[in-house]
Amino acid sequence: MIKSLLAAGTILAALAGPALASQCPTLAAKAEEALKTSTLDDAGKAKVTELIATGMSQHAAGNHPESEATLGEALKLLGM
Ligand SMILES: [Cu+2]
Repeated sequence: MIKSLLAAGTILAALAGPALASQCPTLAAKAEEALKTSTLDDAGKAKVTELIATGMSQHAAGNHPESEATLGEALKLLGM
């Protein structure tokens, strides 16, 4: 009984994880794409690159709300 509850919990977590996490790579890809055609100066581009890297490591650590906020900041710098 306990084992099957644990298994159900694990399956739920596995299903919920990717659904919640899916936004970050999309945002990062969007920022990277925008960076290619950006008119920001080198310092601005470096800042955006740094924000993307920070966002993706927050995403990899499972910290998705923080990651989305960081990537959102990168997109804002890009004027999106
Ligand atoms: Cu994420």
